[in-house]
Amino acid sequence: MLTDEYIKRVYDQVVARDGDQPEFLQAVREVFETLQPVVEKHPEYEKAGVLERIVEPERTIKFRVAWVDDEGKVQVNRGYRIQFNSAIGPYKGGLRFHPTVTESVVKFLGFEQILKNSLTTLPMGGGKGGSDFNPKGKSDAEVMRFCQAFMTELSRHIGQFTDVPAGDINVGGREIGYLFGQYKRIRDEYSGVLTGKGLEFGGSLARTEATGYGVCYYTQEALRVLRNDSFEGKTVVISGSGNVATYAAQKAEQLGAKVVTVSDSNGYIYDPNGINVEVVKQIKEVERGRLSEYAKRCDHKTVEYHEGAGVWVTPCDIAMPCATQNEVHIEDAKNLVANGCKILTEGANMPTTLEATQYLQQNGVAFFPGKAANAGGVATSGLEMSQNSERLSWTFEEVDDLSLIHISEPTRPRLIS
Ligand code: NDP
Ligand code: 2IT
Repeated sequence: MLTDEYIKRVYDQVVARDGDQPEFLQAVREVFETLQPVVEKHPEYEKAGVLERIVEPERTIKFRVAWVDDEGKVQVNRGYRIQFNSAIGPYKGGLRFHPTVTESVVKFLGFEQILKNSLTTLPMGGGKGGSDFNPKGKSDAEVMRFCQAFMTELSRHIGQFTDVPAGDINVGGREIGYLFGQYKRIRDEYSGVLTGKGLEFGGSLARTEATGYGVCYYTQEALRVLRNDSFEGKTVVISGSGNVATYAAQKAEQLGAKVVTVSDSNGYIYDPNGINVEVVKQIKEVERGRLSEYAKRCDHKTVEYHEGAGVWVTPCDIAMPCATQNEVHIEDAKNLVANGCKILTEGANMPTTLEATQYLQQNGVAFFPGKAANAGGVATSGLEMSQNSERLSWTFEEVDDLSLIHISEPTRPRLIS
């Protein structure tokens, strides 16, 4: 419930302006609900129009991306970059390529990115971008031509001191490589304009693992501080099988937990003996295949594949949604609580609906929001920018240790009294 007059007024203004952007409204509402005590304590924020400013992007860029497919036919997609806030540093945030990308999706992601980035304590503003391009089923050459066309327009808006994009859903090392090559060609400049680059051309060790590892570092710290507990012996349910899910599963297993599920948009794997992360990596990262292959590749006899279903019916101690927004609904929250879940850590951005979040919190589940819990990725991107600026490469251990400090110190879970 929004009770504060100032917050209500600004929220109504957002609804009037952006009423057709449901994901953005959801993200703003979630933040505003938690900000009420802050605004009441600081009347100067209203005078300075802080909330009005934080919900309005500094710049919204929307552009045509025309490219040629393998049949020689011209395809047209829509590209976005929302440069939301540069108060504390250059705009920073990922690019997402997925058919569900709209202005509302990019805007909610950019809005959350402002807060997440500031939590890392590194000097990074907030932004996000992407396209409704669907890379599934496209050849490498088609993905390359799309990325080059996308960057041809984007290049005029970004730069190492202006705006530094990175990966997100369906944008990984391959895409960042194509995008970087095109930027370099157009601008004749070799700079840290993108993060998540290949190690051979300025990428940072540990960036690939960073978001998933960070999700577990955060959860581990929460277990220690709040419950004097650890991952040891816990059953963990994870959704997704991409970059975040894979490395969250790997770290949770290293810390002594048993991860029993992973999923993709077609269905999920239940493996009561513990997911074999190397098999998932081979199928999803190397072959860009489907998880339905898992049972054939893994020698565990008890593996189940559930087509067209979600993971949240699975009993667990800890749930980690790592796929996409609004993937944990109220029915899922009820199933999780009924089946003994005690912790939910958001690896994805806004994976839990508002109603589901409230239900979890009212039923004794410790809820760790993505803006803090998945900040390890962008924190390590910040460290990649530092390495690029000083033209040096740090070791895996140096980056891993530093990112741990940046995500666990300022965002350390605290008991709110
Ligand atoms: P990937 O593209 O590597 O993996 C995404 C995974 O989620 C895939 O298994 C994909 O299945 C599944 N998925 C994606 N969209 C949907 C959908 N609409 N419905 C069902 N399943 C879906 O992306 P990441 O792992 O990088 O990102 C996952 C989440 O984490 C996103 O919310 C992203 O914003 C967030 N995040 C990412 C960071 C990063 O550094 N990469 C940093 C912080 C947050 P399929 O293969 O079938 O498409
Ligand atoms: O949501 C996110 O934090 C990301 N996709 C990573 C952003 C980045 O700039 O590394």
